[in-house]
Amino acid sequence: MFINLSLHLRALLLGFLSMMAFVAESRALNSVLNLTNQTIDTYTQTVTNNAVGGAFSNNPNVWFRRSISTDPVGSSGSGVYRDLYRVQLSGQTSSTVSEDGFNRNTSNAGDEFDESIPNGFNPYLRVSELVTDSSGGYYVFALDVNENSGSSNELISLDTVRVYTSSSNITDGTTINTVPELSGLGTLRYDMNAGSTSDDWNYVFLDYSLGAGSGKMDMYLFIPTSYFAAAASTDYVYLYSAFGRYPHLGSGRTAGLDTSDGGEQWSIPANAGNVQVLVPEPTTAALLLLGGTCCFVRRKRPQTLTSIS
Ligand SMILES: [Ca+2]
Ligand SMILES: [Ca+2]
Ligand SMILES: [Ca+2]
Ligand SMILES: [Ca+2]
Repeated sequence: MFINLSLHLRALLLGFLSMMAFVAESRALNSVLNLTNQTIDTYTQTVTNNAVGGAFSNNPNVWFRRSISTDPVGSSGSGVYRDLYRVQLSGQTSSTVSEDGFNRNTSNAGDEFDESIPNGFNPYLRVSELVTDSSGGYYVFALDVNENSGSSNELISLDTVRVYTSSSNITDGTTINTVPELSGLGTLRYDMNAGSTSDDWNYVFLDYSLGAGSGKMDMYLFIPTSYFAAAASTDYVYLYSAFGRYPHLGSGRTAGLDTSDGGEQWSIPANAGNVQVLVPEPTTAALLLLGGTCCFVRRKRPQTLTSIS
């Protein structure tokens, strides 16, 4: 009886390890954090559908969350948010379908970036101007997307985010025209796709219609303040982002995740004290720290997050 039980446990353990190996294998393909209410794209190998928020397994300390009712509401210029820049695809060929850019005051003619600085925006951001969430442990960045509605057009993929700090203002003479040249932005503090190649990127799916309405943001990004500990308070902060690439990776992807309509814009909450990062319950966090298996990342976290909203 005891031996049978032991064998049974061993079989269970082997089964568990096999499952872990399978999940680890599948995770090498696209990982998607789907913050919409729609079940999207069965093509994707590893997908967290219909989550309020979550983190990617390559960096479980950085959180992405869609809007919840307690988030501050304020239209541009209201003083609730400080707007950094807007990125909008315009006039590009199908070979460069992703819109991307970063906060700087001037674009170079002919570069591959798509940002703009509308009136009232302020692209100059220093570390001392970052604001923390209600816990004090994260700097908060807010994203407002603008898409057409209907036929899944309201969907959009956030393809990557990188945050750099630099003691110099790159808009003063530094030429950055291509993605590889982004290294000229200074010290990389965060990269949503660190170490990944083009086919195993992480993606966040967003739904414009969930955050529709004046001054409502669509997503908040929470980056630990410790990531900036080595930066000077006077250093400039650059946030690079890209959108809309996902549906062009191949057949089977949801076309509506492409970009449309107005620009996607990043802002800093003027006072993020009432912006809450949603973190897993202590028991779940302990499991994550001990095990680090993507099963817990993929399943436990969204359930916990959803229950908080
Ligand atoms: Ca571009
Ligand atoms: Ca929006
Ligand atoms: Ca879209
Ligand atoms: Ca758009």
